[in-house]
Amino acid sequence: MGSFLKNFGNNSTIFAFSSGSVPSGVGIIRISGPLSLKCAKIITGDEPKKPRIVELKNFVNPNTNDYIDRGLMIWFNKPNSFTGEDIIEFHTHGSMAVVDLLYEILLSIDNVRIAEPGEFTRRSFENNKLNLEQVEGLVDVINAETKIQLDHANKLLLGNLGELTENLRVKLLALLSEIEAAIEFEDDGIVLDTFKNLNLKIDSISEIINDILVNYQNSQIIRDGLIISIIGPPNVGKSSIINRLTNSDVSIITNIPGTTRDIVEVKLKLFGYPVLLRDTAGLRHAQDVVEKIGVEKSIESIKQSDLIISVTDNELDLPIDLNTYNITDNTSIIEVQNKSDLIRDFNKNDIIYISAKTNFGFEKLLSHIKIILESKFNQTKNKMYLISRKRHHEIFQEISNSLISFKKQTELELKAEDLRFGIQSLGKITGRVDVEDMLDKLFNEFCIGK
Ligand SMILES: Nc1nc2c(ncn2[C@@H]2O[C@H](COP(=O)(O)OP(=O)(O)OP(=O)(O)O)[C@@H](O)[C@H]2O)c(=O)[nH]1
Ligand SMILES: [Mg+2]
Repeated sequence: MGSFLKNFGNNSTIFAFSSGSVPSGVGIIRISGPLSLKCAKIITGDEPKKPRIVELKNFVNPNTNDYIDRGLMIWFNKPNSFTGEDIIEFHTHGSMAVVDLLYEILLSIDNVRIAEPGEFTRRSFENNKLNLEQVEGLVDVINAETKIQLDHANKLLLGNLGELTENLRVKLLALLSEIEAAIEFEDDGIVLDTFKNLNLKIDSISEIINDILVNYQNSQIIRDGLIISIIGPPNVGKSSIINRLTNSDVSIITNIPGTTRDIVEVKLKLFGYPVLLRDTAGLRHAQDVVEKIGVEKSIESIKQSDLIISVTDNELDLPIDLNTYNITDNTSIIEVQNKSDLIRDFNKNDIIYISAKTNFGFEKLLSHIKIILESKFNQTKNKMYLISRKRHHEIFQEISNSLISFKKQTELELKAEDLRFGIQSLGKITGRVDVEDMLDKLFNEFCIGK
């Protein structure tokens, strides 16, 4: 935990505007640390009388005696606060001038400074108020844009994953003590029996872990959004389609083939599901350097997609052959023919005829998209335990590897060693072992004030 404590062992009092942007009806300034009560006294003239009681106060500049604002003050006493330290909250009017003046006063106090992004939560972690997977859940709750994302994040925050890992830890520890006992009393007859028994028990644990690993991709879709790429040759109307679907001019449209050079990505809620909709550069052997890079990015996007909308138009017979792009079995494909306002025959099966110009066929296209979204998101619906972070995936993969190796070992000592590796890996989920490297990255995902 070296670098972590070095950065956060300091004793300063921190503050931040925790309620988003100004102007707003109400703004909350949160102060945490040993000098919180002193800050309250300097600004309101009094220390709070009791914790967790709302008091109406005048906020006054102590240097000039100028009245700044009237609002509420709450004290959350340590250790019963979010950070585990004394916290003072000022609920002021969300006015830029009020906030600026209060910031100025707070900054003039020795050992009081503005919080770094995520620093309140870091202190909470440091003081054992939250474990690492709950911190991750909190990041996801704050960033959630759809109900499905919020539900998923709340599971993490409420400690579902912690519960699972604790469960697994107890099981692995029980096995370990069984092995240690067997080592102590090793004789051939017992060992044979023990081996069979141990492998059976490990199989039931592996089953749970494999289920989690298999569902990783689906739950990633919940957290980051399902990627839909609109792909096809140049000039078939891909940008026109994304503009129709998003109801805005996100992508430039011209009649010059090769107009779109870079991926245009729009984050949106489609039928309540989080989606990343991408317009891509037309696929062709480009001569131009910039267009060439754009085509490479399109190919990359095809590989990352959960759903591909493959577009042709009235002049092209066949859609792009996606077999050449190594897409996974999990990727769904919808083939559409655009510019249907220019044709009379609608004779191809398995293709949806649309016109980005007249809106023809979009209802059908959307209903196809909806069915695919529902099936992809429903795969995760009844799963109790889902992991969507790469970090969690790597840890469970590590445990799975230890268990596979466990089964192959023919000596009890080596089996015990594999179990110890597995147990150690589990500890990384809640963040009490070996995680310094990822802490900075994680806390930076927070905004200032959290
Ligand atoms: N008649 C007709 N024209 C369309 C339709 N959709 C797009 N167009 C026209 O087709 C041309 C190309 O449209 P874009 O949306 O820029 O095509 P694109 O596939 O994004 O092209 P690139 O970015 O160059 O690959 C423009 O002149 C559009 O106005 C349609 O449904 N009907
Ligand atoms: Mg385009």
